[in-house]
Amino acid sequence: MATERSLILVKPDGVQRRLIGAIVTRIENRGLKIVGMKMLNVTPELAGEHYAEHIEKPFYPLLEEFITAAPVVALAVEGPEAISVMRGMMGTTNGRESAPGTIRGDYGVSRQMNLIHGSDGPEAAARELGIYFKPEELVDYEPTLGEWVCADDEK
Ligand code: D4T
Repeated sequence: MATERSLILVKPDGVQRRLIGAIVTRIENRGLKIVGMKMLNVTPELAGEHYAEHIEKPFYPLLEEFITAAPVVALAVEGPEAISVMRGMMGTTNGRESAPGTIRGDYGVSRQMNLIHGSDGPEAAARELGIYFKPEELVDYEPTLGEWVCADDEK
């Protein structure tokens, strides 16, 4: 069991649809710890760095247009196996196919406008946290309720 950090974005559709609070509430309610949080505009350069693996794909121009069209909220989220826990909460890429109970399955019907990004593995998480946050923007603190979220051998 490992304590992990994941880079989460509330994408422009989530900001414009006033779902920041709903999404952050789900993360907090799950027992995960927010250790970084800010709103920013994604530039085309930043989009290219983040989505480097998709830059040659046919859907990339539309993806870039979308992700740069309105602000995003970037979050650094920490907890036991936080990367896969967040991926499970998000649902599958296409909102039309995402299970009810997931963020995408409860709030969306789109593949592009799928509300939330979450790192898909430890390497991606480290890379993406480095893209969106300076080290000093990530905070370390003991959550008062931490000892009631999971056992010591799960941390
Ligand atoms: P992200 O990376 O945003 O958390 O989404 P996923 O991990 O679930 O999905 P992905 O990497 O396969 O795709 C990245 C991003 O591109 C959008 N997209 C994807 C799109 O606009 N058109 C497409 O055809 C595909 C496959 C959605 C998410």
